[in-house]
Amino acid sequence: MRTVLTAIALIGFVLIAVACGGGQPQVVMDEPVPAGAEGAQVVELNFTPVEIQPDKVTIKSGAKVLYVIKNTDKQDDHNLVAADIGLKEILVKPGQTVRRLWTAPSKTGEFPAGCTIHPEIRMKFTFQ
Ligand SMILES: [Cu+2]
Repeated sequence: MRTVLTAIALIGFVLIAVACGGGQPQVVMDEPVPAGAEGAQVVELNFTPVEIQPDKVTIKSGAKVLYVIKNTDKQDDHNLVAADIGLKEILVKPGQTVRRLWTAPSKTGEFPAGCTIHPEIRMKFTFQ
């Protein structure tokens, strides 16, 4: 009886481990250009351990934008977040390049953006 219980507990443990591992999203280290990117304004950004390059980017109001974001930091994840313009988190793993489509809001002005993991890493979008 004890053996059966041990076996059941072991199987349960393995199933939970497999289920949790299977729930992890697959990280594509060099994401392809997404469908529908034709005519998009390409915005290339690079995270280093201490900054985002460039730290000022001008975007056409209402434009379709293709973000190409590299993380050349070998240690840390970085993300790009700009709450004021509705840009939800784009997470970039060390050594990863992500390519994401986004539609800029139809407004003008300067808006802050940055990495919420490293609050000192900031940049600015100018919409015109
Ligand atoms: Cu960061």
